[in-house]
Amino acid sequence: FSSGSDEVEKAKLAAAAREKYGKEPTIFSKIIDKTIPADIIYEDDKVLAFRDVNPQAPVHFLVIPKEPIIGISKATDEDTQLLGYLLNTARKCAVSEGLSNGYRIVINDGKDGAQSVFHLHIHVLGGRQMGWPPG
Ligand code: D5M
Repeated sequence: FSSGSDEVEKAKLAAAAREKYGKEPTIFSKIIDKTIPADIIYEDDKVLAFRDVNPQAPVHFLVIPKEPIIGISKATDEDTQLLGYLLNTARKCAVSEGLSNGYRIVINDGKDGAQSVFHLHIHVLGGRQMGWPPG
């Protein structure tokens, strides 16, 4: 016997997961599970960093969580530590990539942010002078 309120609770959790993770795995899930190749520069149990396939600067890589959060706007307070970890990973990879003159970090979100892959990712761009404002 399962009480009605259990069912309601389950439905709420499922709806929250749909909102945060989407329903379709993205190309980045395939990079994480190694079913498609990528030029990986750092990996651990929580995050993956790999070169962008369409680089917009001499150095352009992405840092993603292994947890398939759709985008920064779908992260929650529970992700505070993970978000810090992503940014710190970006910083360390910038060092290992030799970006000693500085770099640009970008997160595109949703339609207005021109996000094209719906798995949260931090862009790190460097190796040339950046302009401002971005387009
Ligand atoms: O940027 C999504 C970025 O993801 C864009 O710069 C291209 C990059 N991309 C897309 N597919 C791949 C693969 N397979 N490997 C490496 N990089 C990839 P957005 O911020 O969503 O506009």
